[in-house]
Amino acid sequence: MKSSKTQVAIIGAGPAGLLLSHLLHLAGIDSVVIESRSRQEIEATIRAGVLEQGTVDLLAQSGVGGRMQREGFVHQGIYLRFAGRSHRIPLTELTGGRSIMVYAQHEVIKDLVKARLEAGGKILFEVRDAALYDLDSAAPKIRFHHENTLHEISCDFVAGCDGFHGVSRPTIPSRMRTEYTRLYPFGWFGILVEAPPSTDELIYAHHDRGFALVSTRSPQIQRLYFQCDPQDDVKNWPDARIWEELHARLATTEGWKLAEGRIFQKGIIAMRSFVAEPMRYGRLFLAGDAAHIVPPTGAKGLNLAVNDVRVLSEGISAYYKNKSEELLNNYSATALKRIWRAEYFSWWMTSMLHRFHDDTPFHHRVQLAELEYVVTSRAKAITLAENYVG
Ligand code: RFL
Ligand code: PHB
Repeated sequence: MKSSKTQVAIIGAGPAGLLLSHLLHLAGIDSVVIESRSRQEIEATIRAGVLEQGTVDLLAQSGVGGRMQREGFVHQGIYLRFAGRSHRIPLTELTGGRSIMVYAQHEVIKDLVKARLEAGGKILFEVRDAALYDLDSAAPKIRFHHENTLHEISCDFVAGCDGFHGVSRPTIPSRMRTEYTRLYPFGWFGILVEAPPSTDELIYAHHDRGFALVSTRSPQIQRLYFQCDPQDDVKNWPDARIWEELHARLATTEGWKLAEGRIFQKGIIAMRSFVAEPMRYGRLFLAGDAAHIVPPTGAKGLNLAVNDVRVLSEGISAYYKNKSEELLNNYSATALKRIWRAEYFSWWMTSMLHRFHDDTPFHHRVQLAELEYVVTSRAKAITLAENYVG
């Protein structure tokens, strides 16, 4: 067995783990990141696309925002589309100048991996069988296999940044955590398309046949989603059927046209809301999807992960700087305030925009009334805007 030491052992090289390692490095704190997948895989996984202003600011201030600022797209509004018409929500005007950035999560990952490796940071890819020990002592440890060798790392803290299916959260004894879950009876079918943009800003569409979303990645590549059965199979969706569904759900009476192109990626995502409390057990701190999940309708998951590690890195820095554990003791409560707000917002957007299998005609009309309210009341539009930009 190969033994080593670090200050913070980080499980998972997603946005949470990589950014935490970067922020700790800027504070002069040593960490090791272990990741079960390969570098190629984490840099190619298609997920989020929308960064809040606060996320953009943190990436820029911490020196990893250069490419994002050159290649990302600032959006100052979104469209809500229902009953055949589009209504713009002017996010920037309603929030006193805040905006969002459309920049893909895997590009953020590439930027963070590059920054860590250039600074001599340690990321071990393709590790197996990660396990956490002695979390309730002052000397926790992690063990894992890497390149056919068993490794043990002793550390002061373990950061569980290993996503919803990771090992960190289940390591916490079940009597020490409370979990809140809501599973939605639908999923999202997501595609990537080689096509010019059909819209200057994202379109969130409510339709009899279900929700649809038009997003973008670049002037040549578009990202589209539509509500589907979470048990469905992508094989049931040849390209022609996908286009027919998208055209139907996005149709307007205003002459708008959806640009088609070659579909080069298809996938189905389940939708859930989930929170585990508290986000700490002894010397283990959970961050990002390891502790909470939101349905993607509010575009909050990645942004929450970023906020968690911002708070956590400040707590760990204060511990080493002045031996103060106050911020660490408050970590879970501080992070959870923001998390529950985003849980509420994501649930609200999801409920307002999707068709539910047990919908009655009454429920459908109430949804339309709510959408009409959002696009005609400044107060209601501000509620959406300030939650959306974060
Ligand atoms: P991640 O990204 O899941 O990373 C966890 C990492 O841990 C690794 N891992 C392990 N490593 C070692 N040992 C183990 N036992 C391990 N188990 C797991 C995994 O391989 C992985 O690399 O979690 P993190 O860092 O907390 O980041 C969370 C975000 O990825 C997630 O919240 C967002 O992608 C959610 N999301 C969106 N968020 C936004 O803010 N804006 C959006 O527009 C947005 N759109 C989306 C989304 C998520 C989506 N999907 C696919 C769920 C759109 C989609 C389609
Ligand atoms: C995306 O571009 O992938 C995206 C945009 C907005 C969302 C979710 C995903 O709400």
